[in-house]
Amino acid sequence: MKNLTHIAAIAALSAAGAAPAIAEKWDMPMAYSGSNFHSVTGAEFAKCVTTGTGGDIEIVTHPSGSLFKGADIKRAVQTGQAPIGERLLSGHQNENAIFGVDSVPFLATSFDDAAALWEASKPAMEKILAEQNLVLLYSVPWPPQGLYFKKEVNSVADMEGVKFRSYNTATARLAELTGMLPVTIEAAEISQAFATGVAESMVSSGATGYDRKVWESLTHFYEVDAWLPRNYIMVNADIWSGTSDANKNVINACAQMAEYAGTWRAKEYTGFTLQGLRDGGMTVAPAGDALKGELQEIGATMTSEWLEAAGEDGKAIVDAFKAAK
Ligand code: PCA
Repeated sequence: MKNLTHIAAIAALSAAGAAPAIAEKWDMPMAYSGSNFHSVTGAEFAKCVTTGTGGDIEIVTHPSGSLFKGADIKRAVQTGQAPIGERLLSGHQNENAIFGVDSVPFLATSFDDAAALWEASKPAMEKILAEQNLVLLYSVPWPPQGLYFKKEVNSVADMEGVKFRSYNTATARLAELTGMLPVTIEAAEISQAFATGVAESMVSSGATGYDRKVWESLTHFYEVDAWLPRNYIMVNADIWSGTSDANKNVINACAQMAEYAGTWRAKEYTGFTLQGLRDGGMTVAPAGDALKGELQEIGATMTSEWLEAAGEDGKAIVDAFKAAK
């Protein structure tokens, strides 16, 4: 008996010797449903880090706003309540207009434009985030944004009084300028909002309409390609500086792969989800010329408002983007 205890003790010691590092668990709150391509990308990123660090750092994703609601994720990571998290970048536009550069209507309307705008804005973004105790890891765009309704819409006049679900300051402003009534609702909660009539319209990607099965309540999707907003993954800066260089390298490599894979998925998912909306019974088509023209005018108003709010830094980003295009 004594011998057996001895052997067990030696086995335990050598097991500990084989893995001297103390494993850390990083909970990663995410706002969108588990089936959404951003969440799938995040789960792969988490696995990459867990494997790559030999289990030193285990990242566990929590999609659908289950750990922190979308609007609370940044604060949770800033304050260290969560070490890492994902959020919609333009969700912070009310703090600093620069965060909303990807939601300026008709500035960047394709995946290539969105990539160029991101390159032009990344240094400014990293600086603002650093001042907020955050380190940027990677960012992935959403597919182009179009308009959802539960009726045919051919002009801005047809939108008058419609209850509109917004997801950031820009979308709320779009509602105001088109005579709609904005109500802010997280993507995780829109199926219910549409089913109960709290909202009857939104601007979003085919991806989000597909993920939330909006054909159960809505009938029309107008392709407008208004902008391609981005999600980003952030880490608490104190946690980051306490991470070994070897593990930082692994995390950065996994982040690069995730950005690439997520962007690729966003592109693939665009056509797939628009077809999914059609299969669900929705009418999916480009907006008519009259509506497009009116939206362009509203876009011009919103662009000058954004430039005004974002000042010199905002102008520098737009200039760099246009020069690179
Ligand atoms: N889906 C997210 C943001 C942009 C998008 O396509 C949403 O609707 O909340």
